[in-house]
Amino acid sequence: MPSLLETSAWQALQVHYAAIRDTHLRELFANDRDRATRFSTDAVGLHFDYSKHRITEETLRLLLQLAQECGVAERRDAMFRGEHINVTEDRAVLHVALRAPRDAAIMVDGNNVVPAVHAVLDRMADFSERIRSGAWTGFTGKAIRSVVNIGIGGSDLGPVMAYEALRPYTRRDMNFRFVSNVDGTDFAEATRDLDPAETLFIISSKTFTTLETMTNAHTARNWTVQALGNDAAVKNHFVAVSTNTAEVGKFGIDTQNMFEFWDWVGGRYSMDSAIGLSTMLAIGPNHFGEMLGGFHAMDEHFRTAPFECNLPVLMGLLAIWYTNFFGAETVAVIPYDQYLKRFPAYLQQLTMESNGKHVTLEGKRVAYDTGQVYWGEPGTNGQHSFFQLIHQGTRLIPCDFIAFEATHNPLGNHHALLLASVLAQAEALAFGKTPEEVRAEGNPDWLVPHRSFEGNRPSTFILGDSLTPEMLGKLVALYEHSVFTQGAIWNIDSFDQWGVELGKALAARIAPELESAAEPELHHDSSTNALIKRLRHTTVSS
Ligand code: G6Q
Repeated sequence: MPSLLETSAWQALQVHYAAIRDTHLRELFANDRDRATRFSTDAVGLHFDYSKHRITEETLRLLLQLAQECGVAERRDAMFRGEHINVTEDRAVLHVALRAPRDAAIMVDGNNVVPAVHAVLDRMADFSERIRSGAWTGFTGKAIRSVVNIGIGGSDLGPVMAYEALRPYTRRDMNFRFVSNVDGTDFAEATRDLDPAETLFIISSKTFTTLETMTNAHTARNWTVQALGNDAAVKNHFVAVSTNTAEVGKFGIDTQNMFEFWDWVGGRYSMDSAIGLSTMLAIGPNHFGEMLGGFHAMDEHFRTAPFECNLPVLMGLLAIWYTNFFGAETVAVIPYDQYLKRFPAYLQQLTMESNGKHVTLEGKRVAYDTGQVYWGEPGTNGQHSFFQLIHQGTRLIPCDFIAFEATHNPLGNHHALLLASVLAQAEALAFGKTPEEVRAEGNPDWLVPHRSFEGNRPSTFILGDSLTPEMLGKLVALYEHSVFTQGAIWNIDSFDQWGVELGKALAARIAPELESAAEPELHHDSSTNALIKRLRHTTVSS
């Protein structure tokens, strides 16, 4: 396969980019009355309008050709076949198996993994029912009313995001908390008002060795045992989600109370594995099943739909267009739904940990940019802060707007105003306001440049009917497969995370130096050495 820069599509895209880089969306819309229809697709219950992008039919044709020349379909099929496409860790990448129906067959190294997936889902459902019904009790016989998930990164961001997104479906008479940071404040604040006799801790860690999680887990165990006065309380108040049975046992959690997942599930792709146990406890097994159904519907769409109407492929190709041709560095994700307030944070890990890579699968330095900075906040709040820069700054920031036809909280005209706002923003970003229009409003000449908006700021409009568990599954899978598409084109390993591993190793080296009673011999750079010396007395004496 030719390298990316040598593909004929890439070379044609460069010529094409030079020709259309200054074309304005005003012109593209004026010249094509059917533009909104031409560049919109409805699939798996989502309306995906990408007409406000700086593309023509020729752009799309060339981007689709690029996907073909880069072997996106072949790579996708290799993923679904369970091949070890995570080359640096020599692992299959099969989060799609986590949401496959019971009768499906997905093979990893010669074994169909679907029965094992459903066996764990069944155990999770049984456990969830026992907690939710009060049949499972704490050490003193009280029912569990509070659930605290302890995990970090992929073992935290999905559960937090899903809990917030699906609040209308959660047990309102129970507390759900999430502790991730090794900063003791996180644990202290999350548990401040909880009764240990009614609290269940889920220790979520793929490896069960992560510094933050294990530190918080030990603190949680002390908190419980001290309050309940007996080591035996751990059995009633702790369960584990992990791939590492040995470490779970060592920690003192009964491995009967461990929910398993597998090395072919990446941390940031694990929210619908047993890592989703807190989600299932909150929304119940049926709604959890509906969420998996949404994921699966998008998986099937990605696997089977022709690329020209394949939502994740289109989304991924647009990301390539802006990153590699326009030089855009960031993407703003703006959900116009308060329940999706943690969705941008979730996407930051999914996208940036996956595609923040500087070498190809063969280990050669890439000759093009990869990854983008994903960021965002819910609308309409963002409009009153960072939108100014998107409208009138000097940088190009493509936006993903996400909105729903119906709200869970119909209050007066709130929802109409919310939808009016997102429509208005997308329109204003695309079309701007010309100096002539500003002058015609009666503004003096000196103010005209300040009040003019160039427009030509691209955005995608993703519209669903309402934010149900199924819809959430579709949205997450849409981004997962868009990330996949980008990674396949860039020819990088979207499924390893050596940068995260580095962080884990570095902290483990400095912690004993900070905590040692005797003056340690330090061999860092002079800045790090000085900072360690300065901070030693605070950590040693406390
Ligand atoms: C995700 C990353 C990383 C990981 C955390 C927690 O893809 O690998 O974010 O999820 O470092 O790891 P453990 O689940 O092993 O504690």
